[in-house]
Amino acid sequence: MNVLLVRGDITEQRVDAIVNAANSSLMGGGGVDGAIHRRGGPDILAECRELRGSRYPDGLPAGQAVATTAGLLPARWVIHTVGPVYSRGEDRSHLLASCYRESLNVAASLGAATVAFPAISTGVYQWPMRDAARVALSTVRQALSPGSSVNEVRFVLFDSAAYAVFEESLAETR
Ligand code: AR6
Repeated sequence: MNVLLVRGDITEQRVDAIVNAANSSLMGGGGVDGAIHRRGGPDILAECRELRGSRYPDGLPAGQAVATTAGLLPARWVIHTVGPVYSRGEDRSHLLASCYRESLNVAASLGAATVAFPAISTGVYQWPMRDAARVALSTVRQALSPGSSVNEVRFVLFDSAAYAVFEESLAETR
């Protein structure tokens, strides 16, 4: 099992599945979500709309994950997950961990071997990068089992500061 760090844009990753830091509406937004829908084309949104109508009439709850195809992107699937909004007063890290765990469960159910994650909740949802990296890396390490189809998890960090924080955290948890 490989966990690796890449600096770059998640929409360019040639992996089986990329994970989208979506919101409950599944109707798109800014950040990674905006980039995925912009570059992936309208098919992804059409599938999201269908999921809203069938399985998630009230929206996808924080901590859960669901897959669509990836439209024009080089990946095969997009796994949409909803991170928690950061709160100083309440520990919501179980929801952030759940995003990683549930996304890997969905990836395994699809038979995906390679999965790319962004740093969920660290943008619009304001989770501090260092803590987010710790939760992300420790959860993925624990969630990966030898029996799973997933054999590579790639964290795609958008800027050098995020990359440096993940690198440090990876070294600490190794
Ligand atoms: N590739 C990789 N990482 C990226 C990219 C990209 N193309 N673009 C941004 N990031 P965010 P959230 C980084 O805000 O905090 C949306 O509007 C970014 O620098 O995308 O979970 C949704 O619709 C940051 O480190 O997601 C929701 O409403 C990280 O990805 C809300 O934002 C996550 O930032 C979700 O907020």
